[in-house]
Amino acid sequence: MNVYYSETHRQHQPPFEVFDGGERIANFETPARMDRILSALQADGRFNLRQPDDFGEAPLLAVHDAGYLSFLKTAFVEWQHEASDYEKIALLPATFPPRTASKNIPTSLLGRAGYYTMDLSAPITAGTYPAAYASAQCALGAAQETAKSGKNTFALCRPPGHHAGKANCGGYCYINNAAVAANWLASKGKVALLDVDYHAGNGTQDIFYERVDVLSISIHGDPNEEYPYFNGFEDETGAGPGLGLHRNFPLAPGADDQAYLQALSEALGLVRDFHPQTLVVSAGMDIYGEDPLGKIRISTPGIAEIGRQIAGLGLPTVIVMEGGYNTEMLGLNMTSFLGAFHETE
Ligand code: SP5
Ligand code: ZN
Repeated sequence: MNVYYSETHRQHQPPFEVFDGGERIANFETPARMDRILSALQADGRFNLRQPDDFGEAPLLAVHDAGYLSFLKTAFVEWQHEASDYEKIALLPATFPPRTASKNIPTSLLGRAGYYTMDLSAPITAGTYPAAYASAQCALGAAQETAKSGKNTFALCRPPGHHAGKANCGGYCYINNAAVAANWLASKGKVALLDVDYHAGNGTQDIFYERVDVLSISIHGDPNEEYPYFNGFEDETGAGPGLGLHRNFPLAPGADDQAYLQALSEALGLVRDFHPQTLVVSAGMDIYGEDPLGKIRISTPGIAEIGRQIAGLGLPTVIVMEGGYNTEMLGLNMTSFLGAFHETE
């Protein structure tokens, strides 16, 4: 299987995040995550690393707001002019618009930062935009190969993307890699996007909520108990022409392999009934039982079975890397997930 990967992710080294309660801690989303996956892919022997072509900015602008992308691109340099020495390392706002906020887009940097950010886990550093851009190119490279050959591909994306909405970063995500790929593929035929990251794919939901040509489904920890708290509920099923074409499967804390596979089986039925030409999978390994940020309890063999069930759809599939913070187990969990997607099996 070809794996689309760029070393540019190393330019994004978020030094911290702020946890609920206000504590500044080391950011969970680290370059070391990729190193674990790269070693596991290499040891497995069935993967070839590919450097993606440069598809430019147009496919990013096709899913994200132009003002938001322009903010992401220039924010760090602008920040250098107004930050104190302590603050310079990263831009992270602490003021966010309430629902009754003015429609005006703020002109100040901190105003725009609050306007385009949803939480305190996505600081913008010097290399954030280049890394997020390269991450999206990996998803596009994988999508292009799958479209051309019908073969399954793996986009080893970092930073992840599924919390990035049309006009916001958050949850370690800046550009929605899976959405960029799914939207690019949608010009060729209907696409289903299945998000198995532990956290609800709120950014993806935002992007495709009214679309008829993309079915989006997310299976995740119940937002009544878990980040991102404000989306991922069962009653959010799409709007306008896209009504019925978004689905959420919230799982209770402690959900095990069996509970997961039951929700997955229902989700896969929806995918089959939609008759997509291509499948995009947002693959987050934070469903693993020993993940430091997750509260459901999927085993490594359970992760392999989830992969097997999805691969059983027989659809040309682009697997896009999302979260997963048990760094030690990330390589084995990811290769376990990918096992059933090899063409030779
Ligand atoms: C891509 C992705 O997986 N993003 C996840 C962002 C989650 N950020 C919220 C973390 C809240 C953790 N709550 C504390 C529990 C730790 N004991
Ligand atoms: Zn996650």
